[in-house]
Amino acid sequence: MQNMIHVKCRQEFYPFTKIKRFLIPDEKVPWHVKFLDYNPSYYTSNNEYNLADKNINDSSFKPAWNMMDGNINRKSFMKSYVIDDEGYPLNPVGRTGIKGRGILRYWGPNHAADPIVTRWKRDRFGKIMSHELSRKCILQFIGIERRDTRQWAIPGGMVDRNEVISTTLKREFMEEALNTLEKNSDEIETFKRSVDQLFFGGHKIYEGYVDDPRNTDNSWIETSACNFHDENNTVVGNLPFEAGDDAANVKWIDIDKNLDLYASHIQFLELVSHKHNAHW
Ligand code: RP5
Repeated sequence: MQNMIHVKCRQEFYPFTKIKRFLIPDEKVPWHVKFLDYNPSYYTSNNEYNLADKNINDSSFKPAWNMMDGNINRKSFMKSYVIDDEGYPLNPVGRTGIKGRGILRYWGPNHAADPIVTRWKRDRFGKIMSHELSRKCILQFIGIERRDTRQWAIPGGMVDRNEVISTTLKREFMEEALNTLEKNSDEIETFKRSVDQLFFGGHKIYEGYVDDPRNTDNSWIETSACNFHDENNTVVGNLPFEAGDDAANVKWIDIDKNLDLYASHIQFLELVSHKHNAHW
């Protein structure tokens, strides 16, 4: 955590706006490094205004930081985060070049969940394929192309109020990779049985900060990423994948260190490939 640096949330413009982020040299990202000239713009969108937190200086907004706040989880997976003199929570990794809540829903951590569904890559005879250079077996994961940025990603999503992470993992996978929002109740029931079976033996891969382009100095995404591996392709092989909700496309993607993915999703895949001693 000490040496963690974020990059994707320091790109020139804040996503979907023309607001420029303040340029920060790598060594000045951590808050403890003095940066007297630091003067970022403030941006808090009105999106989801009835679900999002109020402004920090609204006298009726009295959040319980670093703990469960009613049905909102304001606890970080990392250490406790600091609240600055003006009452703003500070991004635990450091400066991002923009103040405010951005387009995120909550000040402080915004919790997400990422289901990493994997299988071995096989040839048409069903034999597991190895990479010609590493000689290690190739893992594949179900990836979606995000509608907003057109980047490939793990089909994750935000944890709803009162929702347990295991529910978010299944819900997001079903909505984005199986298009269940457009299916009838019988079809959903059939998918649910397979997904329950597949998600029964999951392994937690990562819990913590995500270097997401939407992060700001005061609002950021944290995730629980879990791996659901189908060793024999018996469950996933029968699922009719179809993009839905925020996803424009869905497909099996060979896991490899050169993939260009959304946010810091590549880091979660690295952990998965090492766990299975697969090609990386
Ligand atoms: C990511 O944002 C998380 O890792 C998760 O995949 C995703 C959740 O945001 P939405 O897909 O709901 O926009 O960085």
